[in-house]
Amino acid sequence: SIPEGQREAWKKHSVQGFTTKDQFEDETVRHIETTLARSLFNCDELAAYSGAALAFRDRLIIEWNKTQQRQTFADQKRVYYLSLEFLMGRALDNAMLNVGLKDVARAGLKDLGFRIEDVISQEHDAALGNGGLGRLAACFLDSMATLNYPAWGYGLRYRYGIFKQEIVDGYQVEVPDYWLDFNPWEFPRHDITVDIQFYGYVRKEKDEDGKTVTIWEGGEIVDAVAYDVPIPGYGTATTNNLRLWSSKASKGEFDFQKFNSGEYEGSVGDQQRAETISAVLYPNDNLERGKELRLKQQYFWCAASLFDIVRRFKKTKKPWSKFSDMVAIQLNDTHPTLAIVEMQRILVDIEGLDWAEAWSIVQGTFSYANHTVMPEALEKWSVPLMQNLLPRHLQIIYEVNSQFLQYVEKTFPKDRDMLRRVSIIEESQPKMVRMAYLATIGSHKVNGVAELHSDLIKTTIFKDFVTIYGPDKFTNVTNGITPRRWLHQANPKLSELIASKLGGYDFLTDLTKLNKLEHFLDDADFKKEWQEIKYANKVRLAQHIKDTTGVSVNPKALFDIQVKRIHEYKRQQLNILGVIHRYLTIKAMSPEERKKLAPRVSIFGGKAAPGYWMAKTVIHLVCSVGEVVNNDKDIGDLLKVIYIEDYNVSKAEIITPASDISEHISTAGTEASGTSNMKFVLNGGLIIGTCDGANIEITREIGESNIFLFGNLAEDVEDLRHAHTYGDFQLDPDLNKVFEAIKSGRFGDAGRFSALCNSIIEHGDYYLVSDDFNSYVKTHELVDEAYKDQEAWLEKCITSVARMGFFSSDRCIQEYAEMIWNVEPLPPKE
Ligand code: GPU
Repeated sequence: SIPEGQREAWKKHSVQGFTTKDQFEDETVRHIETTLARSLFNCDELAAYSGAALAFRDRLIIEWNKTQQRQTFADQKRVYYLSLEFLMGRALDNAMLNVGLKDVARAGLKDLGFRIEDVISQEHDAALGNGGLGRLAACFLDSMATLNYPAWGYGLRYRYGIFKQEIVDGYQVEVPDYWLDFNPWEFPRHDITVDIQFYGYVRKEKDEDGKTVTIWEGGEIVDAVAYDVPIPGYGTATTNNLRLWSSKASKGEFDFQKFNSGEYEGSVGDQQRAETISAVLYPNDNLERGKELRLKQQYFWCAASLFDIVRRFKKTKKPWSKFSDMVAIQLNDTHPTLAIVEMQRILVDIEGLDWAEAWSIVQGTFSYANHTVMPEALEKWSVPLMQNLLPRHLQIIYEVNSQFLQYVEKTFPKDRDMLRRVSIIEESQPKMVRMAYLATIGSHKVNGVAELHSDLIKTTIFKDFVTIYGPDKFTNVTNGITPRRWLHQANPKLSELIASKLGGYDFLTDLTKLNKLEHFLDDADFKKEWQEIKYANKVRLAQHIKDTTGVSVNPKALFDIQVKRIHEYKRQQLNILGVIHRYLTIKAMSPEERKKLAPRVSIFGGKAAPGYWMAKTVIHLVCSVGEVVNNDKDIGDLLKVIYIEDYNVSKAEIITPASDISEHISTAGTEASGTSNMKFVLNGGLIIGTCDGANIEITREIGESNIFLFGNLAEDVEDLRHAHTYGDFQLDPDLNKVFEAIKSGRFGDAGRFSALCNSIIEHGDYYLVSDDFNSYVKTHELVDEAYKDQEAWLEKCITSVARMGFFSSDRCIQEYAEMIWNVEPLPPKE
């Protein structure tokens, strides 16, 4: 650091962040003219975005620096959130709002000749995630910074995020998402690199004291380079860090010999192999496919992060016994489970601790959140694959397993089968490492993400572990969403209206304050404004639909929205089959009956994993039905069916505030929580849903009369499936008519939909579409009825918003901090 004598000079020249409009303009123009080498003669909206973003980035990094210093000096426990996905979306709007300078920026940009909305919409989404799991991580970062927790996120800097979806002739086409062309929000730290080893072999050796040490050597080295992304809290100077690792050929590895001797391709090949590790996000949601490159990604990221965390701890000079007093590591699902093994390896092989002491430090440090009970999503890695890639880690896993099984055998000597059931190693062909078991054994707490889900994990996948460890190791933390992005940023007019009634924006940091809105249920002006805002949001979405699909929809119609990843368990097929039923019903109606019907727009959006054929067929069916219905003159405005292309975070900000009703209709027991359900209700939309995930708690909070629940309960699903497989299956008669219409070719070549139809008709209807169909259709009729009474509908919406305080990710993070991490906030000094 700089010597005492020179520090005055530093302080005098230390950079101050802008606060006024003039200063903002100075900074923006300076960046446009120097950093970007543009001028007022060639400054387009993209250049204006870049200049404004760089101005805000400077501001963030000043606070980031102070925050990091403060956290270092404070010498208190930090939390590290390890997630393979961070679905951040756009950063500029969020930065402007969080530092409280959006109005300043709006005025400044206007001076310079730009509309702030046009500038903001230039930004490319940071889409380093698939869906709910990645977006949850992003909401958590916002809450941790806002609540002043000393917290870091650790992830991978994918060169390609989730693919961009195009709909071509009614089919999904995937286009690569190269998002790093211009990214002002990251700071490369070429000085922070970590060597990561793969493959090689393990040998034992005696050290000077005659102690046996294990050495892992040989193999391949790849460099991990840190890229830091500042995470500003809302209404606080705290600016936390998200550190993303990028892979690069290590200097030692790049083969100059080959390069010089003309084997150009060979040397470039090594480099490419290294860079491949962080090249692309796996586009699967709720599915694991066991590819070696994915395991490489996981270890690369875990090892780099652990090295970094350990290095930071070692600077404190504290003894290892203090490690878990200073460090909490949260695993976002099982993807980072290797961090547990890597930590044990560092402590035992490198730092020389004995096994038991090391293992108790590990267990005290880690905690694991489970996000699914669906078998196809539970991670398992083949033993031969792991043996080859990470030989020492496999040994450690076997040792952990052996000690664990010895304990189980001693404690439950009568239950021989228990050992087979709980073993980390599944005795299959090939053998498999069960990552969820390893994560559970290596952590002090395991949590589910909504009450029902947390109950389910205790009675299904972790049943034996509850017997072994007792119930206290397992807990619930119901998910939440950040009200900054999902209300204030996405729905500024509604946020402003709420603030005008509640006397300020305090509700954005204490969402339970929304409950005061119930006092205004008789305030006619307030209600009128509320309704006008919803209408304006629907007009905005209608415009987006017109611009992107060419279809005109009536903003006065009931907007019925289902946007999320396309998955059989989420049951978009139930939705579209219901839409066909509605279409057939309308076709058969008399003009008088039609007059009584509320016009509807059925809106779908979401990506299918590229290899998931059934999901792609669902997309095609929606588009095909849309083709027919939208061009049926006889139907007019009564029904429109829309597929919104390339659903992502920035589109969600337009879509969410525009719903009248949204669909959260997973087969009961399959959706761990869901978080878009929370977003839609917080924006004054009602929901139709099953008794699944967080829908249940939403119902408890907002009241049964404010939600449209339908369908079978989780506790009955198993029996129903069992009945289906033993021939007790009656296709719902209305659903049968829908299938007849599809088979007749009314929506195009029926052959394209036969696998989808047969999964329900002939192959057991695993997701209970037929069992729930009648209840679903009937409940939609209730929706139609309820929508006719606009006054009562509006009251339901306002009441629901008033009662959504519980679902803030701030509440959620506070629960993690107190019950699991044991960390304290560190607020900045005034
Ligand atoms: N989730 Br596992 C994902 O988005 N991707 C996954 O691979 C897995 C879970 C979701 C759950 O499906 C959703 O119910 C939950 O709200 C979300 O994680 C966050 O917990």
